[in-house]
Amino acid sequence: MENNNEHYNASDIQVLEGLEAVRKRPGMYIGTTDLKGLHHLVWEIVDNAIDEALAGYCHNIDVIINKDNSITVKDDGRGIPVDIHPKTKISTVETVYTVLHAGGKFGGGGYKVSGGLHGVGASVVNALSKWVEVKVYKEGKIYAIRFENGGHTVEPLHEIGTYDDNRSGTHVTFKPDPEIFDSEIYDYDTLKTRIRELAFLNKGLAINLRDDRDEEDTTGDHFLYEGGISEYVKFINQGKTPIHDNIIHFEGEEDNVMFEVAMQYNTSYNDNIYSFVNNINTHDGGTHEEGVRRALTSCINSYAKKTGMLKEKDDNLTGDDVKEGLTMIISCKHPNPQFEGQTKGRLGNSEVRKLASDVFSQGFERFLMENPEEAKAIVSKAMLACRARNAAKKAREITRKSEIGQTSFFGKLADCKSKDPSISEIFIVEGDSAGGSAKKGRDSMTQAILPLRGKILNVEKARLDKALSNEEIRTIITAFGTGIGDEFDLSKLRYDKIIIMTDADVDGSHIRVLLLTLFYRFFRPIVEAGHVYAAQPPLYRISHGKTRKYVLNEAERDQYIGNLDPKIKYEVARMKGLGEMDDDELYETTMDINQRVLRKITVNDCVAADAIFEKLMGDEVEPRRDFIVENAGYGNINLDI
Ligand code: 28F
Repeated sequence: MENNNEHYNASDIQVLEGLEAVRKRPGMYIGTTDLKGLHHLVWEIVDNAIDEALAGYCHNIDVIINKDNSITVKDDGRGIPVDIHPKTKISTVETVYTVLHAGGKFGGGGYKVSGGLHGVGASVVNALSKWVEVKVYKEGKIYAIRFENGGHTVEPLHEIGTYDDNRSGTHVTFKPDPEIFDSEIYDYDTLKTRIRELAFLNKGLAINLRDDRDEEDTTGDHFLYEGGISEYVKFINQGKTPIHDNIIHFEGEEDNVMFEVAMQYNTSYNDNIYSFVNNINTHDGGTHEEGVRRALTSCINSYAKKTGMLKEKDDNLTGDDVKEGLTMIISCKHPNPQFEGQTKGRLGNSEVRKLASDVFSQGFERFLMENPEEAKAIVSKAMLACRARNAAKKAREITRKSEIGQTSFFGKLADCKSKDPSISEIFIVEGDSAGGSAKKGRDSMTQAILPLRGKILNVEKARLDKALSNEEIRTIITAFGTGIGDEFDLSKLRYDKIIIMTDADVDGSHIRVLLLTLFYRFFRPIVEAGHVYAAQPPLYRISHGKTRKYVLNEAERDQYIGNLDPKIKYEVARMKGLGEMDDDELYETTMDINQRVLRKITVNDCVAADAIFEKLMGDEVEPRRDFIVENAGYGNINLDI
């Protein structure tokens, strides 16, 4: 559209108002304007290319982080149409990039994949970018159009060249607007993790990522999985021991809804079940997942009863029993998905429950009948899990009966006076000496101290009943107040903050990993709700005159010394451990809410976290050694996972 100032036609004004609205309240369209929002822009553009792949026309997508932190996405699809759009009187390309929600390419029929916020479309990326360039390769001609400052067309669509082969496609480069985003530095691993996942979820689609900011590594990563979600299961299970060789895979379609599932059991006790709708990770599950879980439980129970592995009088195995050690990917493609819940993370379409259940049951019943060896291994594992669950219930009853009222019960825990969880915090401290100083230095109204004697049990390899047999773990469970396993209730958590306070050496890191393994395995909702922190004890003490300055790391040390008057004589001491500080030093530097620095522990990618725990605590020694060697360089194992 020509934009000479004399006349804006109605649609020009509507376009500018639309994009202006996005710039005013970006959070409404992309969730946040922090790093997550910055990366969301990439997913909006990549999703459009994936739509073209789902329509069957695109087979390769390239994503490039350019030197200036602009992003280029290329596909080899048909190329966005360059004709004049009947309604907007401007080219379709310009419409897709300037009219909100114009990107809905397929009225009926095809799937519109969409990012976490359900495909707000390319126009939002344009509104939030400093500049955007779109190049369309179509029928031997190359067209280009350029937008600036939040979506204003500065160069209308025009031909910039020709080519003589039958290539076609769309290339988009955009530079997020620094005025909108807190940070403009793209994170390679964030892009890599999601691009790999998209390749798993769209079998046969090649998606390549390259970082041109880094002169050295120009190869980048190439993802192409002909096996789709079966290869995703294999990827998650790497480093684990499967209990049956093949990866089980079923798929079915009904009324234009596509459903597929891939699974493989391993010998561990935790499950990795991820479900997707139109490539969106449905973190809160939904009807697709419910259909599968229900069918899995009933198939295993009926097989166990039919073969006599379970007696008629035995209780049925539960959903928890049959999911132990299960790695499973569920993927559903739906033309009209209904997402529910606070974060739109749950699929609501009721018809999918039956489709998922039927497709799974038919396939799995047949698998069990045709593979008696694997069937026996799978059912036996579920029966062992059931036995452990019952043992744990008994163990819990015993602990509850025997320990209530006993002073020794809270013996080690120096609880805080306040009973208000919202202001209470518990420090889990390594060793009795640091525990002693922490008890003396603390603010006893709001700060509880739980000293840990040495190492706690490594629960990566333990079932709940074994974990409950460890006294330290029982004390932690009771101190938290939430219960554990199927009795777990986050609303009963007795503290707002659970602060792991261990030394910054390898020993302290090992204790931290053991605690995180325990929290990740048996208290994951506590971690996901953001209640778990790691205390940051000072690494250096700089003394001059009466002043004692504590700093967290070399950078702060050098900065502080750099700012000192050169005439001042000072001394730098490397803090060896928590036990070396007296109680008020420990309090002031590491516990006082006005001075301390806490690091929140977030499980921002369960797969990676699981791989870390598996590497560190699994039974394969090699991965653990590599991981510790890789990370030992940072002194303590940095588990900001
Ligand atoms: C790097 C990002 O955006 N690729 C795209 C197409 C192809 C068509 C299309 C897109 C608007 C409403 C139709 C071409 N020929 N990669 C991309 N590739 N959009 S976006 O159409 C959008 C129009 O209806 C396309 C025939 N049909 C569709």
